[in-house]
Amino acid sequence: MLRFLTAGESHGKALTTIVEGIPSNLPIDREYINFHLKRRQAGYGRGSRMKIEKDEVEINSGIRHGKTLGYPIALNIKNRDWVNWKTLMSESVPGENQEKVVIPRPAHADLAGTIKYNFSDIRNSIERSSARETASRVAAGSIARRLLEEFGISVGSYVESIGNVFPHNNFSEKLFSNELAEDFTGWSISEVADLSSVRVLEQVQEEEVIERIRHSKKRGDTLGGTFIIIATGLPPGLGSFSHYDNRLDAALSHAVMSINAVKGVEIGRGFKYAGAFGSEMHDELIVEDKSIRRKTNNSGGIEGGISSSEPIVIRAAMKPIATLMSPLKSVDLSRMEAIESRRERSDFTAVPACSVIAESMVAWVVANEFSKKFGGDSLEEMKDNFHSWISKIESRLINNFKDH
Ligand code: EPS
Repeated sequence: MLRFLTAGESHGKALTTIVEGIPSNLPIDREYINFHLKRRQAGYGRGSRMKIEKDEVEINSGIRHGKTLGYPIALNIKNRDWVNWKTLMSESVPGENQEKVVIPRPAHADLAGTIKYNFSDIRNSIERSSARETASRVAAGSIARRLLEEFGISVGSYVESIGNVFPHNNFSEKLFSNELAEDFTGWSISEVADLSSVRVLEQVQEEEVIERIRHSKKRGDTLGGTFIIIATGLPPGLGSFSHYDNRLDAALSHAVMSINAVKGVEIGRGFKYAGAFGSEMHDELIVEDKSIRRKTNNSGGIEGGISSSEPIVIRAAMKPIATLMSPLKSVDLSRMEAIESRRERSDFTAVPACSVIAESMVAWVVANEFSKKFGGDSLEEMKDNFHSWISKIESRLINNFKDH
């Protein structure tokens, strides 16, 4: 079993991450983690904070001479902005006139968190609910991703829409109809998406999306969108229907839904599946050279909570960023009076970043399920377990059914 914990406030000193359960002898270096951290920071539509931060990981334990030790891995990512917040974020008792936030932003965690934790300063709520925490998730997820690469499993993503601007060529159709090129991998789609400043796959769409974001900025508004995550190369048999909390689709949905501002997750065709005839959507089984494939992939690579070995396809929806420059109605908690919400530095849209974070969370969940099935203390042991199981799948099936 893998697990990770994160700690850190958005404008505090640093983000701390502890990753546990990664086998020993996995080659990994700082540059690999930093590469993915940089991907998360990119994207047209982010606010000025991203000009201050340059996320780089410090490895404090668990990796030696370029390889994991099999022990807890402790990671640190500094908040460069902290120097500007030292007093406001100090752990010591503040002076008399410490500034407090008293007006919650609608749709943000401001009010809910303040009530829940009984705070007298909304700042306390803002700091931990901030998406800054997702840098930690990408750091942890990139270690999981490195592990999966050793087994030919690849995770990628792209932005499907921002502010309702969709592509003209619907690439997602190809994912569901299983019309992908032989050498297609999850990562190959990320390589294309990373070339775009908003992580879309088409140049025309990129121009339209940027125009939409510009328009939204002018209105003092924000935008959300949808994105798709794809994992390829999975063996069959990850996850289980034995219990509700063993299901792979449930674990993936939980992980993606847990990302700040995500409001919807679909596996495969998701909601569209619900409106169709079964005969139109169910993935028929076909035999090719004595091995079984699905004709289509409408179930998104998961049947009965178990990976089928077809690509895992997940679509997620992110709501528009809660902080608006044209404020909405709110309440001044110090007087219980109606007031306009506060303007605060923020992003205008963060859908491209969200897609990279979701990739990391999906890599994490898949690596966890993989470890549950093929786990070992070292990478070598895990490889032995994996290869021994995978090489016998077909012969076992034939053997089990030969007398019928
Ligand atoms: C965020 C508000 C902005 C974002 C931040 C998330 O930060 P600030 O309030 O400092 O301008 O830039 O995202 C990050 C710092 C990050 O690394 O993604 C929020 O309120 O959630």
